[in-house]
This record gives sequence, structure tokens and C-alpha cells, in this order.
Amino acid sequence: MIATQKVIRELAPYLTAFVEVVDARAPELTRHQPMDQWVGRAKRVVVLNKMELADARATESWLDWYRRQGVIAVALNATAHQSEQQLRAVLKQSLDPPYRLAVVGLPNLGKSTLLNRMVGKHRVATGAKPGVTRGPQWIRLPGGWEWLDLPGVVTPSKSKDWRLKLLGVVPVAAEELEEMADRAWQWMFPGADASADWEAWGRSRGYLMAGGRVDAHRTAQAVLIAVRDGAFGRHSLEWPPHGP
Ligand SMILES: Nc1nc2c(ncn2[C@@H]2O[C@H](COP(=O)(O)OP(=O)(O)OP(=O)(O)O)[C@@H](O)[C@H]2O)c(=O)[nH]1
Ligand SMILES: [Mg+2]
Repeated sequence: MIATQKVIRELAPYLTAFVEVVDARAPELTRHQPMDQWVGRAKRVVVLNKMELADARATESWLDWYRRQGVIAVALNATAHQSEQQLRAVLKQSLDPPYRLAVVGLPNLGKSTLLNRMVGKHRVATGAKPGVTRGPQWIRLPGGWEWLDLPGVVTPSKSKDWRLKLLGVVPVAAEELEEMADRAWQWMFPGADASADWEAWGRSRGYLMAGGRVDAHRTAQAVLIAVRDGAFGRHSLEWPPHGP
């Protein structure tokens, strides 16, 4: 965290822009606020990633909200092939070459997925073993594109927020699984009797213990995985300040 902060501060003057990855389902909540002070005069491009999991109307409102503030913003699904073209087009439209860029953001939001997509076969080998320390590396591509591969991640500033747990930014501890399943269910099905409903869901999927009782632990785990994979549809957790 400290190492990354230092690197970001030092390299900011050389960068054309920071590509800041946030979760489209809660873009401001998943922004790393202290980054504002680190980036200096480099521009910021906000990538609302995992857009295919978010409510499309909410994402449109967010894009509108960012653009009205003069922030360059784009919604993507970094796992999809066309995301590379989409981001490249936005960057070329909004910035002047050379494009010296760094991908930043909280854990698990898709930074590596996006960087690997942008640099393609030029991707750098990632440390196969834990504990392999690498310094920041520039990946230079034809056309004036230079991507900075940063080691480490920045940690969330509001890690106690249950929403960051549902979004996968902060890990869920074993003892809070069922509480998180309740919250996840309420998010997916507002007004539902969460515990009873997800237990019934677990029963229907055969998550039972000896004696026929529902295995709450296993069901809660499955609920969180289903939410992560978008199995209950597209839902956002946060809307821009002035509503949808
Ligand atoms: N549904 C969905 N999943 C995505 C998307 N982008 C990345 N992921 C998934 O999110 C998880 C985290 O992706 P990474 O690229 O490793 O995220 P990261 O930000 O580099 O994570 P750290 O290195 O831990 O900080 C992986 O399981 C990816 O497959 C997306 O647009 N949609
Ligand atoms: Mg990564």
C-alpha cells in the first residue's frame, strides 16, 4: 500500500492519465478517495467496470454525472473482447499522445484483467509464487501507448462497509457469511424475508445437512457466489447524488 502510494506520487508527473477502475454497481463507494491527492495534474479516466452486473439505468446516470463534472468516464466489462476497443477509443478521444497510463483502484475490481486486455501479448509475466516482488514496469506498445504495471494494490479506505464485502473488494469472514447472505438477498430482492427466502432457495438446491435441515453456511456461500456471478440479474448498490 505504502509502496504503491509512493510509486503513484512519483510517477504522476510522467503520466498522461490514471485509469481508475471502479465497480459500476457502486462507483463512488469503490473509488479510492486518497488517490485524489496522489495523482497531481495527471488526468483521470474512470472505468465503471463489471457493467454487465449493474443496473443499466444506474450506469447511464453515473456516466452522465461524471461527464457533467468534466470527468472522463466509460462503462466496461473487462472480461469482454470489445472492452479493449472501447477503452482505446475513449482514451484517444480525450487525451493527446503519448498515452502514458497506469491502472489503479481497489482490490478485485478488474485492474489486471483490464491491463492484460490492453497490452495483449505484451503482458508481463506475473509472479508465479507469492512474495515475488517486482518494481513498477513500463509496457511499451506501438502507437505511443505506454502502460505502467504497478506492484501491489491500494487498500480500501472504508473496509468495514458491508457493501464492499458484497462487491468482493473486502473478503467476507466465515462468521459473517450468513449476515452477508441476508444483505445480499435484500439487495437482490428488496422487501423479501431474506433469511427465510434464501434458506428455501438452499433447500431447493439440495443444500441439506443430515436430518434434512438446510445447510445455512453452504447456502450463504452459494448466495454470495450467485450474486458475484450476476445469477439474480443486474443490480446496482449506489446511484448518483441526484437520483436516477
Ligand atoms: N463479471 C465481471 N467480472 C470481472 C470483470 N473484470 C474482472 N472481473 C473478474 O473480477 C475478478 C478480479 O479481477 P482482477 O483483474 O484480478 O482484479 P484486480 O483489480 O487486478 O484485483 P487485485 O489484483 O486483487 O487488486 C476476476 O475474477 C475477474 O475475472 C468484469 O467486467 N465483469
Ligand atoms: Mg491485479
